[in-house]
Amino acid sequence: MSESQNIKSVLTEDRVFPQSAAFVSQARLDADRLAALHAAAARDHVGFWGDLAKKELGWQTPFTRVLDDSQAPNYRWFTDGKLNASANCLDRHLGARGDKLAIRFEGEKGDTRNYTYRQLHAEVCRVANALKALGIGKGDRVVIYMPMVPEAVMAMQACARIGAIHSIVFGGFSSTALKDRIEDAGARLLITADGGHRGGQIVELKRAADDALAQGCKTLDKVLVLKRTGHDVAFDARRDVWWHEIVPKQSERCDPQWVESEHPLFLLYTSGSTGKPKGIQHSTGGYLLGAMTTCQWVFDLRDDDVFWCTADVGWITGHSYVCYGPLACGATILMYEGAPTVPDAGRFWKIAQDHGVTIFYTAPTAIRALMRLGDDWPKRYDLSKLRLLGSVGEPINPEAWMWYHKVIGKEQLPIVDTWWQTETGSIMISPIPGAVPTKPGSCTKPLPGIAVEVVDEAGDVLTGKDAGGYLVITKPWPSMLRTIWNDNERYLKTYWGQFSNRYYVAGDSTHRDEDGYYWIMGRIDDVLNVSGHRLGTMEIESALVSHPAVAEAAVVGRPHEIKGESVFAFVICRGERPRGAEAEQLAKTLRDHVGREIGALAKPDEIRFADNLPKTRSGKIMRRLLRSIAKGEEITQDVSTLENPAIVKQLAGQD
Ligand code: 6R9
Repeated sequence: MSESQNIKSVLTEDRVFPQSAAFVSQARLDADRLAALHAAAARDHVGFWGDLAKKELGWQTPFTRVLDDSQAPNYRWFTDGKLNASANCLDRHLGARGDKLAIRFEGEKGDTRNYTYRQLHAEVCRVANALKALGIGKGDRVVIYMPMVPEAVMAMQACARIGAIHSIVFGGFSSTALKDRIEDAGARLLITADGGHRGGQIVELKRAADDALAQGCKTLDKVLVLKRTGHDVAFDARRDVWWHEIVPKQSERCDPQWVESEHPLFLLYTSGSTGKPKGIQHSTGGYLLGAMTTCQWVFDLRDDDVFWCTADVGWITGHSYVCYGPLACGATILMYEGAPTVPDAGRFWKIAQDHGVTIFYTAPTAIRALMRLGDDWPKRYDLSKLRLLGSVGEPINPEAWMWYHKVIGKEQLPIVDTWWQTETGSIMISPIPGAVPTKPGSCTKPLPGIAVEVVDEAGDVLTGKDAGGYLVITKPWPSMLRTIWNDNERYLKTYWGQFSNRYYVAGDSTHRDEDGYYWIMGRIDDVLNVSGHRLGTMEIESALVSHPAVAEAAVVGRPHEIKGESVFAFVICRGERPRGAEAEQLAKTLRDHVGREIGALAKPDEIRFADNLPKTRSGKIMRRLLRSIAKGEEITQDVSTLENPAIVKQLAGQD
């Protein structure tokens, strides 16, 4: 499926699916209640959020001030209130839900573990006390580099409990990426594991951590290591501490450290248009409110739900919809460590059946991959407990939406296609399952209290029935990022600079149809979306250029049937352009090199060597042309303005 085909199929999509009467009759929000929320937010945006924050969150010191915009666009919410995120996720459930399961866990090999809220609370307290014993306190940064096991959630909650700021690095990132993030965050502690399980292999987390530390990370004093796989790893007794040696002996009581609402809960690094990943900084109160309210509105989350969000905790989706939102709501979450197709293509559906999953939230890339494996796999399992399906991470093409609807949802279940970002903290645009009819490929309408507009190049708001342009958010919202760690200038420039601080610019282009439904078209900056993971083209380019054989590189995305986009690199070598077997060998070397610099997810699918890149006379690389070439399109663009028009043929692989 090419990008233009997808846009066309989306824009000509006119099927509308009303919500099922069965769902509507029990929904937390029906159309009337949703309309009332929208009306309340429209009447008094700030008051709307203030009321929700009072009602939904447990405060140790209630706030009196809802929004402080005195330093806009560095907005601050609920500033004089104090609370603790972990107390909101755990302690407040101990009375009514102490014996209810908080976490159901299954490993790839079939090992399972369950934790009630009371047990999880006790474990989190022990880990929190262990962190204190290791000298960690309020405001210290802790990097977490772990597999998808319950201890990852415990580590997050333990940091929150003592006011330490966690920053998770996805286990698929390389040692160099880990080192960069540890250094940027100035972390004092790293929490990792000997390894993780995925696809029948061991993910060598400890080895990567050791490599990272060998490269620098001078602020780091200690490494807390969970034994997960049990395979042999190096252990430096002066620096490394085994989880099982320090955690179990701690007290299961640890009073939460009350923090100001604006106290940073976590940093999460994400890719932008320049080479260096940015540390997105989230607050405690505002973030938690967004994660909670969206769980209630979008997922209709209730006490008896088993909520499975398949995202790794290394991504924002895993923060908001594995760790913080569902636990703050007192739900049961399911965690799975492993690949979706081990031992066979039915694994996801078997897990859903065995654990009685009621809400399933995944990414279009997974839906497309599972769709390709055939309808027989899901049909073998009893999925009758499922009542809601969700999608996140990239635009879902109508074909994949229809398959999800028919084969998994049996044409009965609502699908929520949720648009949001690391920076927004929680879902911004999504259907409300009991209230908003869906259209395949559209994330439908903004949630209550979220002010979305489409603007043109000049920043003028488009009001037409059929509007296409930049997606912007015009009013602050509680779960918005606060800044970029150590770089507020970059925060201001990246998100607010384009239209003189008037709007938050999301970096996506969108189309709004005559019903006010949004259709996300994709990024307008140099950010790729590979299998729902954000990657900066510049990041991959600098990884390539850091190899001694490479003089220059340009990376573009090419539409990919399963991954959405794949990485395509044009590489100019120092010296002669390699050909034949030599080119193949170098391509392999460079792919491995990118794997080491960033992580396997950033490895180019294709590398094409050339003598030069297409450049304008002012020296700019013509990326649009490279994108067409990567897609194999016939070049109809005017190349006469290029400094080197003859290069086009070679780049297209015809020479
Ligand atoms: C939550 C998350 C954010 C970017 C975002 C957009 C794309 C996410 C989407 C979607 C279309 C959806 N995106 N959800 N595009 N429809 N439902 O994925 O955060 O990793 O920061 O990525 O992902 O392009 O700008 P993050």
